[in-house]
Amino acid sequence: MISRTDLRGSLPRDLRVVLPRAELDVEAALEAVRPICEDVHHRGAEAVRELTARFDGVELASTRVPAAEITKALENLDPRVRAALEESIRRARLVHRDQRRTDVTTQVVPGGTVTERWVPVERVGLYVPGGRAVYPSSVVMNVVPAQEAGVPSLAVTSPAQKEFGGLPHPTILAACALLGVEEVYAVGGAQAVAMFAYGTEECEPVTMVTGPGNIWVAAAKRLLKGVIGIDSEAGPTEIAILADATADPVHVAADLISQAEHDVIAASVLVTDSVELADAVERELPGQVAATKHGERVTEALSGRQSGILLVDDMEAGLRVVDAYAAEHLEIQTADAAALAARVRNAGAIFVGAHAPVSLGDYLAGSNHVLPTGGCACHSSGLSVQTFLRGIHVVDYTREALACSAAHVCVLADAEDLPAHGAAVRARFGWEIPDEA
Ligand code: HSO
Ligand code: ZN
Repeated sequence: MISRTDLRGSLPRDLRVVLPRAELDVEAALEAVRPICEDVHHRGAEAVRELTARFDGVELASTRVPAAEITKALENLDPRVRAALEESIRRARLVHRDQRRTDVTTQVVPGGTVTERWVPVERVGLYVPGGRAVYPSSVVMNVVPAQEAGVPSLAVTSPAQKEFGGLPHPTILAACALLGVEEVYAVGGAQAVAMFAYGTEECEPVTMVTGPGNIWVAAAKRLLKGVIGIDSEAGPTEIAILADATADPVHVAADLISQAEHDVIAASVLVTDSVELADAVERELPGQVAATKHGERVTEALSGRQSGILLVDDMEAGLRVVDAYAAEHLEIQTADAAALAARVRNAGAIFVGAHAPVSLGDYLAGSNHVLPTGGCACHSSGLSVQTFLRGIHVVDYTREALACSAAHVCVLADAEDLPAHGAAVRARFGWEIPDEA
């Protein structure tokens, strides 16, 4: 069901060659989404409605979801789901509120200051997938940081669903209502990203699009980056578990299965120095997979080349492996989990010890579940308040402060053969370089 690679002995210098990982060919999808984006650019809402009819089989009267439908979805929401979503929102707000930044003013020289002023982006479009992946939790994870960052205008879009009368999934609408989001569109795929980027008669353009989606959404985000800002391109989800002999194989198997449930190309990787644990997990998997609802999908994901058990000599080697893998989610299930977790350099999020499964983070921990995939955790972080802020440097120098900077500016300008740069300073002092005060 799951492959095993023995990395004991010596680890190769470039670990990436032995690590399991699927390639997602977003480039190939670019050509398919280009005409869709151009169509929306030129024909606006009419093109969006036609594309929705073609791809989702839904004839939309308007791309915008009527306010009454959003209210109705909340009224009809199962009270238990409502309570869970409310708690998820509450915890996410606590964490993301603490991420807010304050402006900092630094006095560089007497009379010369630089202030970093944090300003939220003006308007954000959040993409929420539909179809097989109905994730109201992702509405929470996208909306909460944007709201806590102070984004003044926020719109959500999610594919029109035939079975729900051409509206997005009702739980997604209800989540929007709980979060106070009133502007929702029943549009999915590349056309949704283009609608946000270029705007239509029915939707004002946005400055930034965030949120996970399928390969067409990822391709449209890549194509339109520049017209809009984007968060990271979300690839298939991943879990890596670093575990030793003290880990419970039942928990480890359950956690590997939990993320494999997302997609046949999801990745579940166990890194361990214990052959006994590896054996026990392999023995445990078939029973749990047989009992789980999406067993077929899970089996395909676990047996794919993106998943596997990696045997290492010890936890030092394990750390090197998980750092090279840079997992979206990394669980540490070892005797000294907190100490080991503190040494990890590359991961989207780290789940420490026996009582922090990834699914807690997916829904309720308060952490964000929109995280870098495909190894991008070695250079990027997950969605946060920071994603929606820009730090603007405000430079404020007095005449005296400029005077004492002039000589250095002029020297550097000459060194770069850009004398007009120096002249712009000298112009303020009768074209001379002033004596330093
Ligand atoms: N594990 C997914 C998020 C998710 N799980 C949503 C369940 N619903 C990517 O972090
Ligand atoms: Zn998940």
